[in-house]
Amino acid sequence: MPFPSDTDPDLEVERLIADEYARQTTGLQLIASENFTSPAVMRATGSVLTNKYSEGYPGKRYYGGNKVVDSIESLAIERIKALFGADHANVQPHSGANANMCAYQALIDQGDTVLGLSLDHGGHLTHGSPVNASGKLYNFIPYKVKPGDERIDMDQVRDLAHEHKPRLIVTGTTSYPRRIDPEPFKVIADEVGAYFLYDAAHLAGLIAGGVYPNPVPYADVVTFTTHKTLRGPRGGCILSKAEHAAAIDKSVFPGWQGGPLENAIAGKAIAFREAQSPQFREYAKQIVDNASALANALANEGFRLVSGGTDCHLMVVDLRPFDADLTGKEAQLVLDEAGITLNKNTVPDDPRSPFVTSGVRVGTPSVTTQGMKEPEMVEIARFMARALRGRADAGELAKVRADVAALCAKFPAYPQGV
Ligand code: DSN
Repeated sequence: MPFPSDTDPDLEVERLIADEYARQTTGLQLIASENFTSPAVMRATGSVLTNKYSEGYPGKRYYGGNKVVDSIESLAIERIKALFGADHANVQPHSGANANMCAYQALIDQGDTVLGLSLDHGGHLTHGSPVNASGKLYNFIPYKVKPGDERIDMDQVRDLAHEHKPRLIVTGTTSYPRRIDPEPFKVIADEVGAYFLYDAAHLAGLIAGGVYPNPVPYADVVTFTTHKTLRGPRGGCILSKAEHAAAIDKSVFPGWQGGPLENAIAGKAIAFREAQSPQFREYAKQIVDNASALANALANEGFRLVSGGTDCHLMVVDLRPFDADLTGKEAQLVLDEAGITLNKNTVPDDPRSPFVTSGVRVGTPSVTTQGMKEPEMVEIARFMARALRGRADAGELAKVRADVAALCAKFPAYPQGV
């Protein structure tokens, strides 16, 4: 049977994809968890691999026809193990949230006590938020950043660990701008006999690029997403010590997922190879250098940086010293109008709700992929300050938008097209 010719009347979806391409490439993409993946990765994710069912693992599938898929998945596994120095890898998680739930199920039982970084202090929904399954299935005890320097309070982590005797300690963040050293977490976990899980979703690319500490030697399990700083396709991954390999695999399939997305796994295999290159190490270093330059430039414009700056790819900007009336919600909307995409974000102990917030989160992975460097970070800070100061003036917002588009035209994300 031929495919119907009217699946996309008037090319409705095609046109919307073109609109999204235009949005991504004519504006500044500053969402810290996003990136531009390579055309090679996109070819893999859009390939015939999307047609194949392959429940199970290489050499142990439930359906036939998986010889090629086995080779692809094995390649992804070997590449990521080599990149991080891991004993074991499972490349099937559909997302970082899935990867975390699979890891919990592999390591602990329902109702067990877990320490995790509080969401409003930089953690993740799956680190025990009461609205997430992690917070419903497990007894999460949150730890926080210190009020003064806004860094993770390791004394509190140790005190809570000794008080609550968790079976698992989780670290890793979505909006924490400072370096996390895995070793002190491992020491505390050992003191109380807990497992240690490191969620490297935001940091995987920086770790692969050698500019951020690698948690693999310390953690029982490391989870991450493949589409953030690692610059691969949308998806998740789990690394573990050999002793947890069987439990992790069982937890992913048949525990939490059915058929793996082998098109995404092929994209992961390509991204893992890209991340082994010397160019990727330069890229990772430039992400951090750019974040530092952008943080300094924003401070010069009158914003306050949570914790005073950044050691990684992101910063959390407290808007209150810049303008006490300006919320994160309004800043996100205004900046979108000016062609600058980022997200509202709570600051530690934010008096405003998570839907309003007093801050925004800003990240440099995407603009660094475009080839922007420190001078452009200063320009970006100026654009942001201009748009927010002139937010009541549609003409000024239009001018900033034109300047943003001109900058992006000098640094095309996809100079050869996609
Ligand atoms: N949505 C991701 C982020 O923006 O950090 C976390 O899941």
